[in-house]
Formats: sequence, structure tokens, C-alpha cells
Amino acid sequence: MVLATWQKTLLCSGLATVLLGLIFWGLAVHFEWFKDIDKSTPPTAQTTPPKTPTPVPTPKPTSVAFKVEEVASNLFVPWSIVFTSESRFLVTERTGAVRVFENNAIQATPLTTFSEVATGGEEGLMGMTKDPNYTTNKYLYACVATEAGGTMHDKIIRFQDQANGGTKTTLLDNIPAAQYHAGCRLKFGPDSKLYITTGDATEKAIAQNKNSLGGKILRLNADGSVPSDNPFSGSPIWSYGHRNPQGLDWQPGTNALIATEHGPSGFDGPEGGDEVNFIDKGANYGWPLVSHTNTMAGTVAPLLVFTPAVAPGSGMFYRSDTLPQFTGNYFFGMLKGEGLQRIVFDKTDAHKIISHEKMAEVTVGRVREVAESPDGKIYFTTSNRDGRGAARSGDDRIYRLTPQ
Ligand SMILES: [Ca+2]
Repeated sequence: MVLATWQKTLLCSGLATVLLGLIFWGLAVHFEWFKDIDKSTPPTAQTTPPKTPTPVPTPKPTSVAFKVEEVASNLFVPWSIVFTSESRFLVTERTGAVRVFENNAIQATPLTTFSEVATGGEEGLMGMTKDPNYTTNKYLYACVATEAGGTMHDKIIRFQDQANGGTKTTLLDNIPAAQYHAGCRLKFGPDSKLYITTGDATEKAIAQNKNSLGGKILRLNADGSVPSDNPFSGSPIWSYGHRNPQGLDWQPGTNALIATEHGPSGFDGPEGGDEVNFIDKGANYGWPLVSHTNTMAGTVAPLLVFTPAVAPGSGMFYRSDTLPQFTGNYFFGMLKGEGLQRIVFDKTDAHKIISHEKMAEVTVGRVREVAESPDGKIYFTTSNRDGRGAARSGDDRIYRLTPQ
């Protein structure tokens, strides 16, 4: 076979390329040109891990600057606030409506209205609370004044957080009532029992009568039945000898029940003598046998007495540390005293009060309710339209103490 010139050239250059490749490979193997190539990549394991900086814990502040902020206006004597979530709460108006606050405003349509409510004097729709199992059963409880044949009674009604209040059930009826000394604060205790304050309905003798529900702190099971461990068998009475208690809460940690109570107002005793009491099961708080700083064997004297009267309308232990300077303190709204009272208790012994003060920052007139939101703000309501105050345009209002 005869090869053309171009074919010869191609064959020679192919052979030369193969030859050069073989020579290069031989040199590379001989001199180990590529043996360190892996060392250019970083090591995959280390015997000594690098030191990470130790995080410095941020010390919790002991005090947070706060301001008084308006939350809602144009209400009528808002009496009781119940938070159902961080951004929603319900509030009773004494005229019978349960108003809804959500989307940052009081909604025009109430959750429900108690049309049977009697609203003379200090009476009306007052205390409200939610069931310990609210998230599953949506139960709410309210204290409602009613009138029939010229006689007033308060009753405890269970309803539901749904349109028109769902099914309304009366759990306890015939609590003595009158236009004044209405009691009616409701709260569940740490024992999941429903506590109810009742006033003497201006008939002071009933406070000492254990056959009457007036002038007492009552305790019921959530379904309205009487707990088997109440102090007086078969009776809702938990403590007696009260004139008109309207504030209830339990100290975090000790579970001590602390109640506020209105003292006499002239017609039934020397004016003043508002009380803060440590409530013991079955104990007698003295009214009307004893009041003010006077003591009597067999009755329990108050921890704190206010004369002249401040008219305590509520009571609440502050549990959060959002405003850490107030954690564990007890607050109550003052009607006649116009503001918010702060009491510093010994955190392990609720028999000991360390100090108390009227909060200088709160200057909105008469204050009724005080309640803590789930995010640790302190809400309170005015009561300037209750017939005893100087109502400002837009009253009544809800305010809160909130971090600045
Ligand atoms: Ca007393």
C-alpha cells in the first residue's frame, strides 16, 4: 500500500504525540510530581476544636420604664376584664353588655347582653371570669344583679364565648343584693374553684349570719355545686363577716388569698376603714362587730386599713416580669381614691406588707378594674360615669401600663 504524503505526515505526528505522552507519564511517576496534590485541600478533621467565645448572659433588668397608654374609650362603667388571648379581651359594662376588644378596638357588637340586669346604684353586670379549661369549653362566668317584685338579687351565670353567649345557665341565685354593697368579684383560685365576693346589701347583720349568702366570700365548683371541703358543710361560704369585698387574688408561690373590702361610709359606721385582708378558710372578718383598726377575739383583723376611704374596687397580683419592678406586687383600683394602689408583699409570707403607695403616674379619675394581659401589661378601667365621678369627654376608658 502506498501512503500519500499527507497520510505519512499524520501518522508520524500521531506516533510522536503518543511517544511524548509516554515519556511525560514516566517522568511524572519517577519524580512523584502529583503525589501531594490532595494536600492542597483543607484537613477534614482536627484534634483541637477552635475555641468558641463564651456567651455573656444579659442581666435581666430590675426596672423597666413605662408609660400610661389609652387602650379604649366611650365605655359605660367597665367593671371586669377577661383576656382570652394576647390580643383579645372581654369587658363587662355595668349596663349589661359584654364588649369585645379585638383588632385593636372595642367592637360595635357586644358578645352578649344580659337584658335582665338591674342597674340601680352600684349594681348591674359586674364581675366576670373564665373557666380554668376555657380553651376547650369556652365557659365564662358573670355576676348579674336582677330585680323582681322590688327585691334585688345577684346571680352567677355561666355562659360561653360565642355569639350571644351560647347557653346561659344560672349556677347560683338569690345572693342578697341592694343598690349598694354589691360585691360580685369572680375569680377561679389555684384550686380551680370559683370564688365569689358578696356584699352585705346594706343589711349589715347578714354578714354574720351563715344562713345568708350576703357579706361573704363564697366558693363553688365550676359546675355550681358546693365543694366537699368547704368549711361549713353543704354551704358555699368560704369566709364571712365581710361588708363589701370586691377584689380577689392569690399570691404567686404561697397561694395566699388576698381580698380588698370597702369600709363603712357614714350611715353604717365611721367613714373609712377600707381593708386588705388575708383570707383564711372559714374565718370571720368582723363586720359589723368590728371595723377599722379595732380588733376583737374570734375575728381576723385586716393587714392594711385605709382611712380616709379609697374605695378599693378590685385586686390583682402582677405575675409577669415585663415590668420587673412590679413582679409579685398587688394592685387595686381606687374609686374614691382615684387611682391605682400598689402593695409590696413579702414574697414568701403574704401576712407581711413591706410598703404601699398610690401610683403617681395614674391620674385618670376613679379606677375600678385592674387586670394583667398575657404579655405582662397592666390594664385598668375608669369608673367616671358611675354617678360619683367627674366624667370627661370619651369616658369611660381603659388604659394600660406598658413599657416605653
Ligand atoms: Ca373586717
